This record gives sequence, structure tokens and C-alpha cells, in this order.
Amino acid sequence: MHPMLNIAVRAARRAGTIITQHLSNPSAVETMQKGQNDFVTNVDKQAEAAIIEIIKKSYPDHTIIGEESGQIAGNDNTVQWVIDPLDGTTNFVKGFPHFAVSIAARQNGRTEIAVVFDPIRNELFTAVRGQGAQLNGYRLRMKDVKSIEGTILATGFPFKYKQFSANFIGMLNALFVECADFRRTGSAALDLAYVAANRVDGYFEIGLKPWDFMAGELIVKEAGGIVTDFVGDNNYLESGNLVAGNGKVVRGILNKIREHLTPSLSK
Ligand code: 2AM
Ligand code: CA
Ligand code: CA
Ligand code: CA
Repeated sequence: MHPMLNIAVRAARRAGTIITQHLSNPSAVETMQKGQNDFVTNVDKQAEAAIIEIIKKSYPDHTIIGEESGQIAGNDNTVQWVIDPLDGTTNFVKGFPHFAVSIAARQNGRTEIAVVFDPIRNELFTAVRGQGAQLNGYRLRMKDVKSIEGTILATGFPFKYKQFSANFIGMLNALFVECADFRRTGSAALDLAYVAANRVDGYFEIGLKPWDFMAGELIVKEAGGIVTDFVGDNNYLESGNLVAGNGKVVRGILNKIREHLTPSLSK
């Protein structure tokens, strides 16, 4: 196994254990408000600390960017770890059992390895650049879905960006004419992993952060899919607006959302 993937998997499993232990012991969970509709718990922080400790032990010089810790600069700034210790905190706080640990490592601006781990189902999604994506060791290959007709699409509501809610509802409305249905699971990392695993046919969301999608992006690409921003370019690292699926599904989504974009969503 790729040595960095090995470390990422070990760190994700350790974080997963911390999370599931607390799921069965809710009195030990302290929830704090970060912003409107935005929560963090002591478990997010503990899980992130455990991941950072494991990475630092093997790679003391690497730079780490975590949702809860921000950037921890290392001497070697060519390698960057991007981690979301608990993607789906709102689900976790409600006891809604759907969330994941997301860890990616980038070298010279390219994602090399990715892990999305669902500790409840014990599902480990991994990818190594150029070597494919796997779920629990089985190769993932996306299906050749021909259009968005009859598809199941995952998405997330722009809960932090209510100024886009009319645009977003417009997008849903336009897509709903052709697709079969939507899923809104509350974990962007798992949404992307599920695209790779053909559990949903496509995905789009407004305003993600790098740690939400960095691992899932590589898993989709290595399973044969593509990821774009809302106009089919690749400025999603800056904009956080993502569309994912096979080429035909992504094109279908882009065509439907086009008329509901504002200038700030057109990237
Ligand atoms: P988080 O749990 O790591 O914060 C995109 O939908 C991302 O937004 C999710 O993966 C989730 O990441 C985050 N998020 C934060 N608050 C949310 C909420 N109220 N509903 C859904 N997602 C939320
Ligand atoms: Ca969060
Ligand atoms: Ca997240
Ligand atoms: Ca998180």
C-alpha cells in the first residue's frame, strides 16, 4: 500500500473509533455553536487531534490543514494533508447515523491519496492517484449512465448561504423535471464517495470547503467520474461549488442549473 495511504487509513480508523464511542455515550458530547446553523463538538476536536498526532508521527514536516485547527505549517510545504475529522456533525449531534472521516494528502497541488471512512458501516473508501478507487478493497468503477433522466442525485442545501436559496430551489426544480429523485444526506464526503460507488448517479452543492471534498474528489475521479464547478470548469477549489458524476450526468446537471446561476455562482 502507498505509505501515505496507510497512515491516512490508520488515522481515519482511529478517528472513527472516537466518533462511534461517543455516539453510544451522548452525555460525553459537548456541542458548541460556530455560527448560524453551524455546530462543532468536542468529538470533532478530539478526532482531529488524533488524526494530526498519527500523521505528525510519520510525517513531522508535512503541512496539515484541518477544519477545526486551521493550517499547521510544517517545514515541507510541498505536502499538504487536508482533513475533515467529522463530516456530518449535524447528523452526529442528532444521532442520525450518517457521517464520515475525510483525509486527503496533496503533493505540489495534486491530490495523491484519499480516504473517506464511514465508521458506522465500517466502509472505507480509498483512492491513490492513477491507481483507482476502492471500497473495502474492492475496485470502484462508475457506470455509464447516459443522461440525467431517471437518476438519483445527491445534494446539500446551502444552509450557510441562504442568499442563494431561491437559486438553489430553482436548480432543484429544473433538475427534478428529468431526474427521478434527490438525496440530502448531510455528509458531502460520503455523497462524493457514493457517486463513485454508483449509489447515487450525480451530486452538486454550493459553497463547500476544501476538507469537505478533497478526498471525495479523488475517489470520484479514480472511479472514472469527473468533478467540475458550476460552469464546467475546475475552479471549485476556490468557489466550493461542485458538480460530480460521469461526464454525461455532469453535463446534464450543468445544462439544468445554468439558468439559475448568479455571477458569483458561475465558477
Ligand atoms: P461538517 O459536518 O464537517 O461541518 C456540506 O453540506 C457540508 O456542510 C457537510 O458535509 C457538513 O460538513 C457541513 N454542514 C455544516 N452544517 C450543516 C448543516 N446544518 N446541514 C448540513 N451540512 C452541514
Ligand atoms: Ca463543521
Ligand atoms: Ca465537512
Ligand atoms: Ca467537519
